[in-house]
Amino acid sequence: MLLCAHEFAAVAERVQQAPRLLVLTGAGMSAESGVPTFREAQTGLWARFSPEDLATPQAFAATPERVLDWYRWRRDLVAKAAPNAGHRALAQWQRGHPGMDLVTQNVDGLHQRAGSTGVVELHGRLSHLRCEQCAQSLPWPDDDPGGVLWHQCGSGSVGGSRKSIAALAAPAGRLRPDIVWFGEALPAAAWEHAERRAREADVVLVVGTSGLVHPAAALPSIAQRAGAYVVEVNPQPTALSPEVDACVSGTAAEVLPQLLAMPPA
Ligand code: BV8
Repeated sequence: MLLCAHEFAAVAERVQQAPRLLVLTGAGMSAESGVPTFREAQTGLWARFSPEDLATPQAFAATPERVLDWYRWRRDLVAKAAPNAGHRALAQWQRGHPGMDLVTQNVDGLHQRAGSTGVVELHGRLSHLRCEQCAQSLPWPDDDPGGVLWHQCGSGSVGGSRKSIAALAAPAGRLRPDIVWFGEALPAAAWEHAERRAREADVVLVVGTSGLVHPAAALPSIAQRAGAYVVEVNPQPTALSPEVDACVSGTAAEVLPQLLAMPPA
């Protein structure tokens, strides 16, 4: 439902007065930074694939180079993107309100680039690769040689092609994006932190998520059952809309600076 001015002011006051504010963000948070959301048609080369088909262990097992190239394409997009006024408003609010927690489903790192700290990344991060053998997480090198990448376990760095490290004695592992794929468990520590903060929150601000992917989509109802007031910011109705306490119809970059009473960016 559209909020009229005094309803918006009342919602804004609840958000601003909350001793413990939990913010949960999804792909819509980065839409105004030029990063396509998950459900938008993939553009160009990727128009014929759906994210759900590429973001799976099965896809990586079957076509590792195609999956790695999809993530390379997304890394290039994100490298050219900048945090928007919504990211900046959350980072600025957090600086003055230590009781604020930020949990994201996004893997683009834009919250951190806006200055947010302690960001809980439920679904991993585009900035890193992870060894299938030793599970070490490594920064994705800028001088990425392309193709399938291997890692000499214990070396702390990305090796390159299988051939290039074949001679080395130590065990080697293939590198995959450090991302949680469909059908994979979320990082235990991240999920436990997010669930605990949801149970403790006074107010939950849900921004830019369709609320379709579990278990992240359950966080607002977990919080509400524990007594939290839940506000959704989204230009469209979502699967969460019927349950939340207030829906603010608008975009992250427009609404968040107003909701957090930030001066215009
Ligand atoms: C797991 C990384 C178990 C990949 C992602 C219970 C019920 C139903 C299904 C399941 C369930 N439990 C598990 C499942 C299966 C599955 C699932 O939920 N499937 C869905 C599709 C039905 N879940 C899983 O597989 C999870 N794993 O549960 O494992 C398990 C347990 C133990 C041991 C082994 C296994 C793992 C899920 C994580 C998958 N990885 N991301 C990558 O990025 O490549 S999910 C990915 O999709 C995103 O991270 C995000 O979470 C999701 C997309 O959702 P949104 O962020 O909401 O984005 P979307 O495009 O959908 O919507 C954008 C919204 O923004 C829209 O509402 C739009 O209106 C709005 N918007 C647009 N512009 C703006 C805006 N809002 C504000 N401002 C704007 N400008």
